Amino acid sequence: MYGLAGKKVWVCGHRGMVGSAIVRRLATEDCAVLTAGSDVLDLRDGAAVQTWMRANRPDFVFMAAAKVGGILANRDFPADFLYDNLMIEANVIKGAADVGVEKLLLLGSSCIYPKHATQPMPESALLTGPLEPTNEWYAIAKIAGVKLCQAFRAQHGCDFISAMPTNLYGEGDNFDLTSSHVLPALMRKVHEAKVNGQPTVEIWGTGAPLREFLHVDDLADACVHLAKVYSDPVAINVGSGQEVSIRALAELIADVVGYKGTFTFDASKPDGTPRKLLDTTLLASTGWTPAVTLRSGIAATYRWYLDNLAAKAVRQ
Ligand code: GFB
Repeated sequence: MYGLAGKKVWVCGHRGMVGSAIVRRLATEDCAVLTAGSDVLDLRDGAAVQTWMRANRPDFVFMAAAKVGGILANRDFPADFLYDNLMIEANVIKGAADVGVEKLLLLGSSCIYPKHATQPMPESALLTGPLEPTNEWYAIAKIAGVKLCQAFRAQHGCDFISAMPTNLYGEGDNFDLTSSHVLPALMRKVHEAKVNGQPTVEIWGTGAPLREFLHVDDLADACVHLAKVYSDPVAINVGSGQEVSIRALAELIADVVGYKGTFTFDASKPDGTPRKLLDTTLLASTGWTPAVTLRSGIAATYRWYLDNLAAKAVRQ
């Protein structure tokens, strides 16, 4: 058991959807939360990261900072997805080792597994086959992050762990249609179609791919749980078991939003990997299970979208 009480905990990437959810979750832990926005610290700058870490000396680091995006952003910006993520991981992990951080949790993604891995995908599927081409740059960076944690554990005895979440969504998500993931993109498209009286909404690809979705508050809770109980080189899966086709996801969102129109499918856009369901046997064995259903999580996210972004987005 690792105790967070009385510790200085750096949430690296605290302005992102995942980092901000971890900050919210840490409010019920007796720890001091450290943050450093990109305006004060460029995580791609190794010297700056070293200086910041020496000045602030965190005990624990949640590594939630990353360059992230949906299927088209991954395809169109391979250099950014590979370079930025490699640099961020290398600088923070090396800096953490140098200043004697007690424990670090790196967040990755289920896209680290091979495109045609057996489903559900166990942790042992890592590096057993070719990656899905649309996200191989991000996946390679995240695999390198996992390997950095394992290498620093093996060579220097650092208690650095990794968690691989499935597709995430929730409050604070990115609703920009060119760079977002599917769930916020479809929520915005369906909402705007309802407001504007449009009879159809366009879905990229065939609608057939299967995806598993986890609400970000569940992920944050799992991260705090793993910080306390997990200490192993194996990058542990964090999933919900809530798997739907993209078509079924669109229908569920339409139901929550109250949209009565139809969907068309743009086959010129990529489907990506056909299925990405995580095997969460290892996580369950640590005593953690998710609490947010897909419908209630989508409803909560839609309320957040209406309160924060909807009016602005429709004007753009
Ligand atoms: O969420 P998404 O962009 O990422 O797309 P991945 C999931 C599926 O939804 C794909 C389809 O089959 C998309 O073609 N889709 C349908 C849409 N309509 C839309 C839309 O309007 N916007 C988007 N974005 N998708 C990402 C990786 O893969 O998953 C990342 O690229 C990361 O590296 C992330 O691993 C979790 O699930 O395909």
